[in-house]
Amino acid sequence: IQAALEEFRRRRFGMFIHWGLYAAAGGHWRGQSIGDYIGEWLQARLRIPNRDYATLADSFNPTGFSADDWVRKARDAGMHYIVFTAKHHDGFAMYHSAYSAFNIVDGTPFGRDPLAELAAACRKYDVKLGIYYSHALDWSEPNGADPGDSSKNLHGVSWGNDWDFPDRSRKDFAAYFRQKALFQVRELLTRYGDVFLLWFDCPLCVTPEQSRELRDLVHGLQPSCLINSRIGNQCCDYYSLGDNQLLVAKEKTAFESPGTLNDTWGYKSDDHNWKTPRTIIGQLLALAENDCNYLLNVGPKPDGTFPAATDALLAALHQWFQENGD
Ligand code: JFZ
Repeated sequence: IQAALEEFRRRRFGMFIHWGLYAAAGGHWRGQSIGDYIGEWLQARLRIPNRDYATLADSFNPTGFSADDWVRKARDAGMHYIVFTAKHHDGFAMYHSAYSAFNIVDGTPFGRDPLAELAAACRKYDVKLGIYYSHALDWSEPNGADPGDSSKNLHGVSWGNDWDFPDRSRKDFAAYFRQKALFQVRELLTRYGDVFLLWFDCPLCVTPEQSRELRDLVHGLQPSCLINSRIGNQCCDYYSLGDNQLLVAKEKTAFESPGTLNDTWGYKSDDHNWKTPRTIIGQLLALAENDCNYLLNVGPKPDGTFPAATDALLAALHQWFQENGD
C-alpha cells in the first residue's frame, strides 16, 4: 500500500467522470426541472418512481461514446488517472453486472460495457483506472441505505428511496450490502484488470463491521487498490476531502480534493456556469502546493461525448501543460 500511495501522490491530477442514466435527463424530467440541484440526484430530487426512471435505460444509446477519446483527452490535459462511476446512487450499473439486470449491457439498446472499454484505453495511454461505487445509497433497491433524516440534505431531499419504498422498518440494509454491494465490488475487482483505487461515497447506514468487510474484500482481491475515506468508519487508505470535512493529519497518508467544472457532477443541459482554465490551473497549483491530489470532474452528455465547454477547458489544460511542463 505504501508503494501505491506514492504512485497516487505522483499521479496528482485525475479525471472524475460522472456518467449514468441521469445524463440522459440532463436535469429535466417530464416538464420538471431540478433547478439548482446536482444532475445525478435527479431521481431523488423529483422523487421519480423506479418504474419510470428505468425508461431512461430503454432509450439509452450513446453512440458517440469513445473510451479512447476520453482517456486520450484526460492524458493530454495532464491527468494521470480517471475515476468512473460504475454505479451511482440510482443503482444503475454502467458496466456488465451479473448481479443486477439494471445495467448498461443488458438494459439498454447500447449494449456495450464502457468500463471494459475505459480499462483498455487506460492501459493504452498509461492512465490508471479508478472506480466510483455507491456502496450504501441505491435507490433501485428496496433495502438500499435509508437513514431517514433528510433534514441534513440540501432542500430536504431524501437520502434513501422513500418514494418507492416508504416503510423504513422493512428495510434490511445488511441484506442489500451482502447480496449486492459486496458481489458487485468483487465483479469490479476481478473483471477489469488492475484497479488503481475504489471511490466509495456517502457511507450512510454502513457499520464499522461492514466497512471492514468491504476493505478486506478489496485488499484481498487487489492488495494495492487504494480505498478512499468515504468507505466510512476510518477504513481508508487515503482521504477524499469535501466541504466541512475535518482533516485528520495522519502520517503516510494521502489526500484528494474532488471538484466540479460547473455546478454539477452529472450532466445538466442548462448549467453553463463553467470555471475558467485560469481558475482550474490556480486550483491545481494550490492543491499541489499542499500535497493534495485534484480530481476534476467531467459530466459527459447522453450521446457519450463531452460538452463543448469541457472539451475547450481540457484543450486549454493541454496547452498549459505543453508550455509549462508537468
Ligand atoms: C457525493 C454524491 O452524493 C454526489 O452525487 C457526487 O457523486 C459527489 C462526488 O459525492 O456528494 C458529496 C458527498 C460528500 C461531500 C460532498 C458531496 N462532502 O463530504 O463534503
